[in-house]
Amino acid sequence: MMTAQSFSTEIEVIDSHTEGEPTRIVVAGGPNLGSGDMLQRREIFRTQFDEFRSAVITEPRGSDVLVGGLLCEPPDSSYAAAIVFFNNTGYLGMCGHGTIGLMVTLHYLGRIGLGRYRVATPVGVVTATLHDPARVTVENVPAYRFRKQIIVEVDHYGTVVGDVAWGGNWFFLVKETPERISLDNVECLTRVTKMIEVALAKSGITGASAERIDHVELYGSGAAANADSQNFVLCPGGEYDRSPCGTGTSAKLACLADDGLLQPGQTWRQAGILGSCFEAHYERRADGAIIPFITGRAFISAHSRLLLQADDPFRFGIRG
Ligand code: PYC
Repeated sequence: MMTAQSFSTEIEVIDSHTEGEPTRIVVAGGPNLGSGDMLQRREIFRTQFDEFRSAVITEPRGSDVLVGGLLCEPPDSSYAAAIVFFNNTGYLGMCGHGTIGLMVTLHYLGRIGLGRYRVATPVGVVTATLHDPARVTVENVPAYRFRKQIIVEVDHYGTVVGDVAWGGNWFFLVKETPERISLDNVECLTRVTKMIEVALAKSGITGASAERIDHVELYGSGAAANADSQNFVLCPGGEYDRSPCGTGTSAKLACLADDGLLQPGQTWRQAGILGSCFEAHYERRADGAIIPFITGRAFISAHSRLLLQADDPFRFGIRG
């Protein structure tokens, strides 16, 4: 059955997690976003179907940690998929862990075999290689550092220095942090990164086209086995990434490349807050941007139908 908003009241979803971070891919029952470019489709999603986003992702059917992905009609037959990622607060540009989850989901459904595929996203085309049913490399959109060593005064905290970089979303990456990057310290890490995010907005520090910087990444050498670094990434909506964050690792690679600390093709092992790792490297483009390659694993955790009953006061989720 369709609602007045033109999406089904029965929504088929597949849940997976990528190195611990969950993804929920909508495979049937979602709204039709039309055949415009992916940015136009994301805008149609945002302006006309936001209740679908909250129904799928927020409580009581979802949770703040989940990242959703709405499969759309691919622009042409050269693409395996077209996707708009969303979460508890809105819409993402790209999502690295989500793209890994997407490929594993498409394979689980029997829609793709092992191999290399193009995926359309609102911020550009990414290429993803499914090496085995769980392991994927994402060749992301070009990443670059926009501003280096920016000083931010954070109310009730102090001075923080970090880089602004694009990896498919906007990031503020902080290297020198006194905070312990460890799973038993996530409350403190969440509080501090939220304060930094607010301070960035208040100070007018933005992305290259005045976008809000909505991801904050703290990183250190980290205790995780075999990792070059361990991070903590605050996502828009106030939750932290359980994986090392694909777009965050891409932004990080751009900073390392700019600083001459990582050469093209050299492997960087980025651990997330759980200690799980992405393996990453980059290729350098002529214009100075880099193409990040991020490899990680995803596992299917559920294949279910979400039901939106007409008399359920929370059929569209708990909307803030
Ligand atoms: O893996 O790019 C990522 C991501 C963004 C937000 C959560 N995960």
